Amino acid sequence: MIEKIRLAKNVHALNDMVAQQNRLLFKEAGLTVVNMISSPGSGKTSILEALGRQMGHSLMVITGDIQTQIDKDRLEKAGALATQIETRGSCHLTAHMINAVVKHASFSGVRLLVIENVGNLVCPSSYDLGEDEKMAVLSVAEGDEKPIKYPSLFIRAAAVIINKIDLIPHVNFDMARATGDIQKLNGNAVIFKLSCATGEGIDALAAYLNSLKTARPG
Ligand SMILES: Nc1nc2c(ncn2[C@@H]2O[C@H](COP(=O)(O)OP(=O)(O)OP(=O)(O)O)[C@@H](O)[C@H]2O)c(=O)[nH]1
Ligand SMILES: [Mg+2]
Repeated sequence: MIEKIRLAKNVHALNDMVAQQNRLLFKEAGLTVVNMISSPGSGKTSILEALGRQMGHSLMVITGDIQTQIDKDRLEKAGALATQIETRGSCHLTAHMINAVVKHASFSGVRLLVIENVGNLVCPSSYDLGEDEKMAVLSVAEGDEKPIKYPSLFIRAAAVIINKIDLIPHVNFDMARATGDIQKLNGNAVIFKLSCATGEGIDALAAYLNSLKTARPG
């Protein structure tokens, strides 16, 4: 039992060391970096497609999935730069996986790098990848109680997107409960209400992401 705890600590210490290397590399490249985390299917790629249509190659996405290049192909079709990481079983991305992609990458013309993590509401939130901030996505079809049931991501996220608001008439989602719980968990979280189906809220999100760039020191 004692050995198990030590191993977990060492794995995280190693991850954090590489995350710091990534952070330095991102800073030198002048990039804003967001680690986007959610359950499978909440709409991460759809949101990034909408941003890609506005930003073109100034948006780069590193997208993580267990397998397939489906999300990379979607993102490139929308106009963004994209790289796929297939974890082949792992339920989260690690700083090492990101480092292997970014250490030889060219970021010429890129303003924003979004890491679309593997769809999973729990494990990805405990791995630092070197990002400036974590962004959580929750879709209304998942239920309004998810923030309070799976708090680790919502506690750590600087911003929370509530997606698929066009579906509210068809699902039993109490917006006041969800936003109230998010605020109780994390009073600093910025909350966006979005629909990729109608485009509602995309401009506000794009403006926020753009403001991160100007707010960063150095
Ligand atoms: N009605 C509605 N459907 C949406 C919205 N956003 C995404 N979808 C749909 O939800 C499904 C999943 O969307 P994705 O963008 O693939 O979700 P994801 O989070 O990237 O999924 P994984 O990468 O597999 O974790 C797709 O069928 C989308 O068309 C939305 O705002 N409204
Ligand atoms: Mg996706």
